[in-house]
Amino acid sequence: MTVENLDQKMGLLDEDLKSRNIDVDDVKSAIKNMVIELPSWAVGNSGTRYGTFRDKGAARTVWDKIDDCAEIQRVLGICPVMASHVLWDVTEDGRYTPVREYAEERGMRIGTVHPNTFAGQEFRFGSLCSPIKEVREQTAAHFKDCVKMAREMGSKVIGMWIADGTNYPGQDSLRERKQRLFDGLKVLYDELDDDMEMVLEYKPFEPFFYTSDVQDWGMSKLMCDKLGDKAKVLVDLGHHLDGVNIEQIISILLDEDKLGGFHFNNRRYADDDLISGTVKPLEMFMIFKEIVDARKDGINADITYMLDQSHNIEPSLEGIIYSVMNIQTAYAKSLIIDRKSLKEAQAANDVIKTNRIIMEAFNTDVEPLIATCRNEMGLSDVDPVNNYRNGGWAKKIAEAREDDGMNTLGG
Ligand code: RM4
Ligand code: MN
Ligand code: MN
Repeated sequence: MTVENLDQKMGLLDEDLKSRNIDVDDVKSAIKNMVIELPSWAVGNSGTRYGTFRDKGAARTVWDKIDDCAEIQRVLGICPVMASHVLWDVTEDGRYTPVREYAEERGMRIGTVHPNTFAGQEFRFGSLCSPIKEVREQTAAHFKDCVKMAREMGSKVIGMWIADGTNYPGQDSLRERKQRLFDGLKVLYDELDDDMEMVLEYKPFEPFFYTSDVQDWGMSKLMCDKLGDKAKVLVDLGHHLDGVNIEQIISILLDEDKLGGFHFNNRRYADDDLISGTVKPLEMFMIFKEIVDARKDGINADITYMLDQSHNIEPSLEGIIYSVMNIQTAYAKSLIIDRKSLKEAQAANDVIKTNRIIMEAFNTDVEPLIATCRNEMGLSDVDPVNNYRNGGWAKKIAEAREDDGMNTLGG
């Protein structure tokens, strides 16, 4: 889409939306105010357990990652935050205030900080759920370090994914593991400042395959309920078994004020970490419908949005930019549902009509709307991928950054 025909296209859409009881200004401000955190671990080289295809110019250090994220923000305008994975973002001297300062210089800030309790020899039997006391103590110490790093980097959220589990029936006492899990999380929770929050992710399997200690949203919510108000559930779209209705989980968590964070990606089979919105666009749209509904009903829907992806065959930065665009598209569509007519059709139990109203929004081309927002936000091109491609960043980093021979894993 070019800016030349944008006004004309927006004019037509505007009329259409008004006839569907939509306040277009409200929709535009919602699109502009959305914030999505960029994953530091996705800008570098990432791969699968079978290998990594390396890109020229891939970020090698936390500083490179901030630079890349700032470039992504330049073309998108709604991503001024970089989420961090501590293990992969270590600084040369162990100081983290400079990370905050460097990010600020680039117009960025550091968002959710993710501790790492899975990449180490000591974690063979788990981390905070490990039967080995020393490993649990070491994990607790790492949590405290992470909160300190978060403070230095100016972050207010700790994102916790517990990789712990067992591989064989009888390997460990499941109830004792549950108790160890709570004790470990409590150390982290108690360490948080008053204005900090922790979000607890769940995942049904992998890296362990018989049990996972935080296997589903019920377990995550149970722990968060016991911990207190500063703990909320994080939903990663790739962490569900086939057929699970994620939008229903979202609605339940929203209604209980326990939805804290999101890891966006897409899955086909398992925790595939594919580009958001490519495999299941309807699912993402329906998730946003629940969030927008809740907000309209006055429910607190203050959610930390993050990408959590791994770009194996596509250039990472383009994959990230395209993901955010897909998320914006799904969000915009969820904002233009004719909710007034939907309520009436629901009250009349008109099943066909209710679904047609949903699909009318889903099938609407919202690109003129999003492009108008980008234009009003002052972005130099309404197409972020083109903007990135024409800006010359990929060429610049390919020339400037030497391949360090390291794989940056992410997932
Ligand atoms: C997990 C989970 C976490 C991510 C790790 C690397 O599957 O999604 O969020 O940090 O992978
Ligand atoms: Mn995740
Ligand atoms: Mn994952």
